[in-house]
Amino acid sequence: MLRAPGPGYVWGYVMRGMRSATLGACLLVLSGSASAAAYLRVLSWNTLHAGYSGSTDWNNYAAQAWNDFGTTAAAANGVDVVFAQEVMYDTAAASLASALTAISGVTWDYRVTAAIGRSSYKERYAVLFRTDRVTMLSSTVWTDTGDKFEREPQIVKLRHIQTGADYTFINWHTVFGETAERQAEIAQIASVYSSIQSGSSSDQDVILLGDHNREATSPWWANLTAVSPVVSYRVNDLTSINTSCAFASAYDHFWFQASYVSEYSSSGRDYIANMCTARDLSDHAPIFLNLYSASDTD
Ligand SMILES: [Ca+2]
Ligand SMILES: [Ca+2]
Repeated sequence: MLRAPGPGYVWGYVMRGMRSATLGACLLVLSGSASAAAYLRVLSWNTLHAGYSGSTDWNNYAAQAWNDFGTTAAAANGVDVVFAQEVMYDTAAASLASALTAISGVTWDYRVTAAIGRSSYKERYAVLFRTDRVTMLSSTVWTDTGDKFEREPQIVKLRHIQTGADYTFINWHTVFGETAERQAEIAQIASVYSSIQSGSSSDQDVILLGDHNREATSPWWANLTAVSPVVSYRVNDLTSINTSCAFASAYDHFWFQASYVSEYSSSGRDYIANMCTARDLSDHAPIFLNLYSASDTD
């Protein structure tokens, strides 16, 4: 009954001494088991000016995140942690957490950064999480010595309650600006990744995610992919959505060291039921990452 990692299967579970029990009964007694293994379902989403006038449809934001996690309409509902970019107010993060609580029936909490940016235009990062699945260890903002980044990333350390697995996330919205500015920021992010990685002796699972305004196959990523152990990407689907409700550019990714993040199970671009309805929420589709663990191994 130990299921291999795969999309749509939320709980892996070793059943002992329960030969006559049905799968449903086994799942009912899952809580409290010392041998539970589980998925942590992670979303990254540029929510396009969430909180601005016309960008406050919290119920539909929550419905996209909760109901359409995964690549198909048939994928099981649910998500455990959401990393958002382009959150404009702290009240927007609070409203999104409330909507996630309402649609899921379980409690969500959040951490939101201060407004970040060089000009009067600033954005916030937010992490939203189920309190029955995630313990928030810390949420900070990268100290951007030398002002290398328009929006220095949010650094989030969390623990998956069901398994004890720790993860460190770098939530980043790369500058768009001029081409040279974008290229320069992407060249600099490797030093952030390396610093975060070497900054902890207790957690090696460092995952960079967000809207990076560049395809993952670009040579601009050479500094990041040169980090040792090797950093590679997951998800390079077209994710931005143009005003004709069509996918346009491969801008949103996950980056990590596969040798450490052996918890990786699957990833992709979230299912979109209606492209124009989705475009009313954001000019990006969410991307998802399934992490499967039984304990904290590194
Ligand atoms: Ca870890
Ligand atoms: Ca690991």
